Amino acid sequence: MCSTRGEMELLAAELYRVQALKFGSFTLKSGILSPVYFDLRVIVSHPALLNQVADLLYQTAQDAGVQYNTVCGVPYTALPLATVICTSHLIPMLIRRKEAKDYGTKRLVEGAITPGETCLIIEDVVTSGSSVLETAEVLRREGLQVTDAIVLVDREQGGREKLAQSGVRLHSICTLSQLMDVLQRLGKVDAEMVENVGRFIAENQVTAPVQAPLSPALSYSARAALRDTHPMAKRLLLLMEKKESNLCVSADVTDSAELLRLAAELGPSICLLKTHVDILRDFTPDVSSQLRALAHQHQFLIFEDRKFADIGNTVKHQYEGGVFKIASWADVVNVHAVPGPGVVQGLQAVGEELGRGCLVIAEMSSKGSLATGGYTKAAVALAEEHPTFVFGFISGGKVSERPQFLHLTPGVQMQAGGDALGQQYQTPHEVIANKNSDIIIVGRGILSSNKRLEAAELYRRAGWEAYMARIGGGGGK
Ligand code: S5P
Repeated sequence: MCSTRGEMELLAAELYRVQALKFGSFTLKSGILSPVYFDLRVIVSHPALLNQVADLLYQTAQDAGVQYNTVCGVPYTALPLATVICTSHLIPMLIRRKEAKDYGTKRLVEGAITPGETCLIIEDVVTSGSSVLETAEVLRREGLQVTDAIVLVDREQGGREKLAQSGVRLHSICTLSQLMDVLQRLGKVDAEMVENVGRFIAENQVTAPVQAPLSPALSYSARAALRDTHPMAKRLLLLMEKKESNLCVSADVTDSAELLRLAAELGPSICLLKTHVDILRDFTPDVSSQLRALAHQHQFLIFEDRKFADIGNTVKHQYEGGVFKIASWADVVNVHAVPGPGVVQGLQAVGEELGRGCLVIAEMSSKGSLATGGYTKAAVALAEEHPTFVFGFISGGKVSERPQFLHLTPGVQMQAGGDALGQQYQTPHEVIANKNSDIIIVGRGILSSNKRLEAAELYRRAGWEAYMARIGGGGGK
């Protein structure tokens, strides 16, 4: 908070002078029309003001007694503010990337991270609180604590309350109403504008949950077209749209001829064929060549459900060599997060140059699974750190808000329930429409039918209709 009236007037007058706030009719990010608009990006051209705002942010944290070890600005406008605070007071800074770089294995947060330490968030303007919250979530995934955020202007539209719900206290130098009062006193705005803004604040309170999906209605093809979508995800998403199928059949059979028959029969109905080649009693390299030919003919991708879970050097051999030479024929493989980044890096060393893709197992369908909570979060972070090889997850529903990632869910049958060995089933509608997953993985729901094609079509339609319901489109094929 500004400690004196004079300080507040000086700040308001400067913000007004450099046009960091403007009056008129502006469409905000949320789509609503606002009579006032903040553009704090301009302050980098006004170093005295930049210093003043940074100093006030620092003082606000001091006055509130906030304890912290590091400071992170919400990208991008608050980055220079955080930098000035950190260099003036010798506080270590962290930088959050908006997107993981699309090359190398760059992190989402740069700087020295000590899990357990507290990071203070700096922001210019808070409306709904969603930008602060996004940054808080990224930092928390790195093991940091986020308890407080300091902001120049609180637009008073409900962001403070939303952040409080997520355990982040918001402290502001000033509120929009305070700023309007000062500007009226200084003769910069008239009473009508003050009233207009007051009405706008009252009528535009944030009510939607802050954690609502950022892109709930993006279609598969729209996601395929995103700049950072992995080429394998792109292929799969386009196939799905073209075939109107988000069905992956889990071909858990033990006879190679039966596997090939299944691929030939169900090929037109599926986007992905999932195999467990190590359960085949008669595997030969010829089986994988024939499988690839069928995949080409019927346009589906092959996913070997190998669930790699060893150190990088071992999985490299398991992926590339042995009897199965998985990397030579499987488009997609999956990996457990338990060994840490090395397991992904070992696979990536083999698969990336072959154009293959990988899924991280973030959750499991089996009863009593340990892949929950903090483990799932760490698995998501592992995926985000390897965007040139990992393109999604095995999970019970959506675990990442990044629309470039695909979610594949096993444990699907027409009726919820389970088997005698701990498998648990959800319905296609639950998985795709309610839990926002992208692909249903179905094994025995189809394999145990004596009319497998009909059963597969039933699942294909159910999965597609659930997707249509999610994106608000019409019925299925
Ligand atoms: O959590 C998981 C992950 C996987 S990949 N739960 C699973 O069931 N799976 C696999 O999905 C499992 O190995 C099997 O191949 C398939 C489910 O088969 P269903 O017969 O129960 O549908």
